[in-house]
Amino acid sequence: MTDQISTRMHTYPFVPYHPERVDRAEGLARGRALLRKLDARRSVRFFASDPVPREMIELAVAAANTAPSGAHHQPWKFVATDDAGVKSRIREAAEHEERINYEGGRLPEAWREALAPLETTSDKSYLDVVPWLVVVFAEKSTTRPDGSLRKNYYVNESVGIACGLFITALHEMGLATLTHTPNPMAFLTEILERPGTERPYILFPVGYPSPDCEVPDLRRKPMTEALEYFPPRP
Ligand code: IYR
Repeated sequence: MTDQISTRMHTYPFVPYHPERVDRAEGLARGRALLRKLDARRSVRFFASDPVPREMIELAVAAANTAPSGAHHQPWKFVATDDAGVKSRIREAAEHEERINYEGGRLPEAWREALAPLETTSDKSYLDVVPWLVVVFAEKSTTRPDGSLRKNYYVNESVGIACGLFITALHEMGLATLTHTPNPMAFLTEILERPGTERPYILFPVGYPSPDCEVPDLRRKPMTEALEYFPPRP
């Protein structure tokens, strides 16, 4: 039986896993230090045009590429561009869609109200100011070398986790980004010439914040609301 399975399926050999054992005091100190760093991250809508080395993009994508994924299918594709022509086509298309949202009344009233404090508008000029745009695509299925399709599982969860690691790596390198989801995003498939098996997921402008960059003075949800114990603890 075992033989039969191993001839039918590709299986991974299992290898020992012994990550560094961190003592509790050191673990707490590291956890606190990481939280201080992560808490300093903000989404940015005002970018400098200062160049960002391509290796930083590659490091952030390599970090994202370590994400856990359903059946280890790794259903993400990161498409990076620093081409001025491509960036301005993306800006034009994103602004066209957002004008319909904001000025054409496509955003439902409740959504418009939720966004009002952020003062977002259809102006997406950051899209051609930033040195890089990185568009993440989710692969609903992946084309095998023989041309057949392999279905992917937990695609949203997997790609979402990869994006979280990507954002974290950018922040660690001193870069800023914005989790941008122009709506609808189909224009990204067309401009970036992606296959029909992929769906645009998030558009990340990546660069340094402009010297006059401002962000809304948001508060994070208190831990008493973010975390509950069951059964409850005092
Ligand atoms: N996609 C629109 C609207 C928008 C939606 C959310 I949710 C935001 O947090 C911010 C904006 C836009 O980009 O303007």
